[in-house]
Amino acid sequence: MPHTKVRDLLASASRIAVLTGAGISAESGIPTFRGAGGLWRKFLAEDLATPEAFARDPKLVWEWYDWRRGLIAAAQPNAGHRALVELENLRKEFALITQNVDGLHDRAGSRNLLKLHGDIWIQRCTTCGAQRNEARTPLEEVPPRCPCGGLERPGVVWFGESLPEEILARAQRAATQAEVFLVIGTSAVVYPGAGLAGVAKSAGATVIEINVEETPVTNWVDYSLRGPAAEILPQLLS
Ligand code: BJW
Ligand code: ZN
Repeated sequence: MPHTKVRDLLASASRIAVLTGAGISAESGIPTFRGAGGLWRKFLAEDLATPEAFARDPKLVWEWYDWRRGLIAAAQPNAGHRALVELENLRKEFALITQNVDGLHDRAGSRNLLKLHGDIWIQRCTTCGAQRNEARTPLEEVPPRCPCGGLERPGVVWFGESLPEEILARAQRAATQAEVFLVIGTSAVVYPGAGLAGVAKSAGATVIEINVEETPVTNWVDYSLRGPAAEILPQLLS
């Protein structure tokens, strides 16, 4: 049987933490940031997901987000998202740490969810700080404006910006306390998220990676399972 040992580990652990990245939503049709399909027009994520890019050209950055929001709105959670809900339902202690802003874990039904990089459906005013949820896509106006007249920005975390402090602290705690730590569909290059698997390992967790490719963590994790998350995760729970 494939992955038997990992299946046993998941079945017997009472504290599980999971870190997900863009790869878990790939099979829902949402492009990842890096690798094949990671380009939008001629731009890399690193060119767009920064406060500097937004200051220079808010319209361009919003066009990228508006395009992504359209794809996400049309997408559905996949078998990988659903398997993580099933895993949460079996466990006393379970934390799902995600770098994704797409909301597909929420839509699948995950409850103890820690969003490290914010939420693409939230807009925040750069003038008065007001936050609101905006589910419409495409946006009526790009870039969108707050009722106060200020320019709104996406409620996400860009390069050089701090992650939400309390959420990061909870993620670090979950990584430290986990018996089993799953790293799924992330290139593991963006910090501090990428460091959480190492935090878990140092604290004694068994670390399991699921990815279609090798990453910087592959050579030191306890198990690295190669393949699409939407195929492998359901197999681990069956
Ligand atoms: C599949 C699959 C399938 C495909 N099944 N798998 C320490 C060292 C070096 C640098 C730093 C450091 N600490 C901080 C930094 C700076 C920076 C950083 O990490 N830079 C590195 C890139 C060098 N970090 C930050 O700036 C962070 N802030 C911070 O640390 O504040 C304090 C500070 C500031 C300045 C200096 C020092 C400290 C903030 C990071 C914010 C990242 N934001 C983004 C955009 C979010 C909003 C949006 O979505 O638009 O977050 S960038 C983008 O990358 C997004 C993602 O969440 C993030 C990670 O990407 P992810 O999820 O891993 O996706 P991919 O595409 O990279 O990989 C997909 C993977 O899936 C691949 O491996 C595929 O093989 C796999 N895959 N299909 C399974 N079907
Ligand atoms: Zn405002």
